[in-house]
Amino acid sequence: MLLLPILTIFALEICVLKTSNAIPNQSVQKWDPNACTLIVCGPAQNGLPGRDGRDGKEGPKGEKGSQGLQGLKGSQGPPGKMGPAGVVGGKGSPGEKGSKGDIGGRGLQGVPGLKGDPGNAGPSGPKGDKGPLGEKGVKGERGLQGTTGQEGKPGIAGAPGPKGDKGSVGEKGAKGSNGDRGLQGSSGLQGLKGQIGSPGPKGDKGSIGEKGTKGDSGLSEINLVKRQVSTLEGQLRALQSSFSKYKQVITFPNGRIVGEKIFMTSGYEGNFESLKQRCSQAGGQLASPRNAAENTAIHQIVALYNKPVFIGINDIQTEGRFKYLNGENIVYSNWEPREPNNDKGAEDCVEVYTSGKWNDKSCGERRLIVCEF
Ligand SMILES: [Ca+2]
Ligand SMILES: [Ca+2]
Repeated sequence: MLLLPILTIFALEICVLKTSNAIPNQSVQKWDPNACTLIVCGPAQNGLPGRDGRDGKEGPKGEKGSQGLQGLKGSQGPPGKMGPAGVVGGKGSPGEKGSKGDIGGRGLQGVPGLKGDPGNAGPSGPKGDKGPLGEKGVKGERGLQGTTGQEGKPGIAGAPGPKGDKGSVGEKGAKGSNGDRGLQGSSGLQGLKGQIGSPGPKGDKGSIGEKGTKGDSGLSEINLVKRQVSTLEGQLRALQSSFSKYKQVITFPNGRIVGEKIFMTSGYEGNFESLKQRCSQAGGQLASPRNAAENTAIHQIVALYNKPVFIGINDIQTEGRFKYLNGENIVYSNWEPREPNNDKGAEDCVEVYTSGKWNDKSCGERRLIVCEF
C-alpha cells in the first residue's frame, strides 16, 4: 500500500521537470513498467515558480486507479532441463493378427544332410513266372554203394501157378472095407469086341425075328469130345477168374481198369515228350481218354497223387485242332470253362487238373505220368 503513494510522488516530480524544460500545454504520458497508475499533468501558469514541495504534507491517498492494459507477450524462455525417466509402463495387449504376407523368395540350398540308416526290408514281391526249363545236366558219377536196407515186408501173394506135371503112381494101399452100396450108375459104354470063342455045338434053328432099327455107330466118340470140351471150359473160367484177380493186384493202388484198358502211373514226372517216350518204352502209350469212364479213371489217379497229368492229346500240328497221338481227332473232351485258351500262344499240350477238367498247357511243363495199356 505504501508503494502507490511513492509512485505518485515520483510521477509528479517528473511532470514539474518536464514543464520547466519543455513546451507548455503539452501533456506528458509515459508508461512506467513498475507503475500501476497513470499520472496526467496540466499546463503551467504564468505565476511564480512553486516551491519544490518538499515541505508539503503528505496528500490524501488517491483513489485506486483502473487496471492498466495488458502488457506485451514476453519472448519464449529457454527449454527447461530434461526431467527424470518415467516408470516403465505395463505390457500392452497383443495387437490383431496381421494379413498373411507374400511368399518370400526361395532360400539358398541347404547343406546335404547326413546319410540315414538303411530302411527296413520291404515285403517280398509277387512270385515271378516260372523260368524256362534248363538244359539237361551231365550225368553224375555213380555213387557209393549204400548200406543194405531192412528186410522188406512179405509181398502180396502171387497168382496161382500153372498146373504141375502128373505125379508118379503111388503104392497100392491096403484093401479097404466094403463101403455102402452106391446108387445105380448110368449105363456104361459098350466094351470092346471080345476075341472069337471056339465054335459051340450047333443049335436048333430058331424062328425068324423082327427087323431091328439102324444102329448109331459114332456116338461114343462124340460124347468123348463133349466131355473134353466141358473140361476145358471149366479150366478157362478158372483162368479168367485168376487173371482178373491178377489185374486187380497189379493195378493196386497206382492203376485203374476200364474195360480192356489199364491206366497206370509209376509216379514219374517229366515234360510231354519225356512222358510219351516212357509209356512207349513200357509197351503202352500216354493215357488218351476216349470217354467219361476213362477220364474218371485218370482223374482218380490224379486225385490220389494230387498232381495234374499230361494226356496223349495235343494241338501241336494245327493250332486249335486237338488230336490223339495217332493223329486222329479227339472224340471226347472235358475242358475247364474258358479253356483251351492257348495262353501266350504257347499251350499245345493238355493236362488233367485235380478236378478232372482239362486245360491246354505248355508242353515243356513237368507233369505226372499216366500210361494206358
Ligand atoms: Ca495251342
Ligand atoms: Ca490254358
